[in-house]
Amino acid sequence: MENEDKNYIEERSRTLAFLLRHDKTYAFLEHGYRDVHDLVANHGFTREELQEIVDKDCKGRYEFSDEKRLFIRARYGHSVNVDVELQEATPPEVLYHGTAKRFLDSIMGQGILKMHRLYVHLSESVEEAVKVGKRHGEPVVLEIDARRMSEDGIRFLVSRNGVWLTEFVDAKYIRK
Ligand code: HQG
Repeated sequence: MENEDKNYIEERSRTLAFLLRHDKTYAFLEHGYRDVHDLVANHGFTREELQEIVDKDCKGRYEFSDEKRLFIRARYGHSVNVDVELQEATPPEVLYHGTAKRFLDSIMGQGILKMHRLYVHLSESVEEAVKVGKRHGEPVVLEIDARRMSEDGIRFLVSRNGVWLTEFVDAKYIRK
């Protein structure tokens, strides 16, 4: 029973991720928020369910606008063009990008592209990057010389839950 509940919440969380990051049919509010009422009225969520997803999400993917919980947004991962008030920050010396082995040749040739998202996503830990890579196939973790990128004037943004974002990673900053 507990497992069923967990699976149900995970499935709802995936639906929510799509609705908050990629739904091109919705006119997002300022700073990437979506009206909670819309999710309740049109997408079958209850307010309690949303609260549970926000509280229990293992990566802290979502947040409410304030304690009234009228609006909700994803903290990173968007393909829709929204400004979720990411903080510009100086990165740690090294960041990691998890990807699939089959993308390696292409990445070493062209660099890491943001593909369909607004930014390239980077992790602070190898463990996290492995998980990210596994979503695409046999994982491989690339070490990124974030300090040198930063010294070269390349901008980094960080989400409130510690995911690092940048426009593009040139292959010269990648160590395998
Ligand atoms: C790859 C998830 C070939 C890139 C994760 C990646 C993350 C290239 C894929 C967040 C390439 C894009 C983002 C090139 C990049 N040639 N392949 N030149 N440049 N790629 O899903 O980083 O769990 O858009 O390596 O945890 O995997 O949903 O990006 O494999 O934080 O919250 O193209 O999404 O967060 O895939 O994942 P994605 P990502 P959540």
